[in-house]
Amino acid sequence: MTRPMQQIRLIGAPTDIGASTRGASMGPEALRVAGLQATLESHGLRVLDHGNLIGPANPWQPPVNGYRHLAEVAAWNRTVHDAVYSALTAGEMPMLLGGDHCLAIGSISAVARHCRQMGHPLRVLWLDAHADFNTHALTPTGNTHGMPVAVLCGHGPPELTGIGGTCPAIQPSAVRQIGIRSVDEGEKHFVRQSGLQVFDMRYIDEMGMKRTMKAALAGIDENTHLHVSFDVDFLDAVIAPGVGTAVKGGPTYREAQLCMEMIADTGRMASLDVMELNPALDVRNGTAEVALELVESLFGKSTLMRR
Ligand code: 4U7
Ligand code: MN
Ligand code: MN
Ligand code: MN
Repeated sequence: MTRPMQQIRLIGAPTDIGASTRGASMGPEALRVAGLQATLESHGLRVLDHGNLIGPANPWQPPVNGYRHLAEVAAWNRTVHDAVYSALTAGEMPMLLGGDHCLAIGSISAVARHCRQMGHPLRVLWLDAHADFNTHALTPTGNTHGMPVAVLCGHGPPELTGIGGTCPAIQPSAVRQIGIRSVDEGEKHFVRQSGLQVFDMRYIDEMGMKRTMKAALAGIDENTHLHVSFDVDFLDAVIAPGVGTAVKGGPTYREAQLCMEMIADTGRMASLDVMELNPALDVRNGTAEVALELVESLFGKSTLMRR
């Protein structure tokens, strides 16, 4: 297999500003402790660890007008946007180490900006137990990690929807959601209304992961920028207890591996988020290790030589 030796840039974003369970702020370090850089390098990849971004502390306040910590969430996302955008401009592949999933606003708005400039079609794979399509009016919690897809599609406060310079940053038609099994009542209607393509667990149960991924990856071409936003709670809670919002009934280890391998086979992945890992809830860093094994597959590790 010939792949261009693109440098991977690790960007740590140690915050749980968008969540109501503390601890995702320790996610970047847990991935490093699991051996992220050395493991990827052992597969011949070039990896540069840019260290951690800096942002406001978590003030731990209740929601105001349907948002918790909006000012701090905006500050973190502006910083993430700038870091991801500068990696893309430098020709590197950004890998965001979360941190809670609200930070996908900064990450994906930067990717979308880059794609607009380069004329690349964008496809976002949203691997998650949750649709993350709440608004301030729909949210049962006020937590912005339940809102990033809606914000990216233009539904949210201007201090978040405007971060990538163009609102909306992306169209719902650019997104494929996979593994979904927890959607709030109001959010359900909004997902349906928006036309988001959702491959929920029922779909995966009936069709299997292979056909699911074929459908989710259909239509991408050699120009497509594939962005993977991997919320670790995508995985079944049995294999990934170290997340703040675990939901049972997710993909098994093998199903998740196949999902990642089929993404790797496209050769189009150009940016990645690994989000919501919560070491405070983990057991001996096992969830970080599972996440790393899946990331290895995303970068093309396979059991045998493939042709
Ligand atoms: B994650 C929730 F109400 N839907 O909005 C909400 F159930 O990034 C959970 O996917 C959101 O982990 C989970 O707060 C956000 C809740
Ligand atoms: Mn999420
Ligand atoms: Mn989730
Ligand atoms: Mn979560």
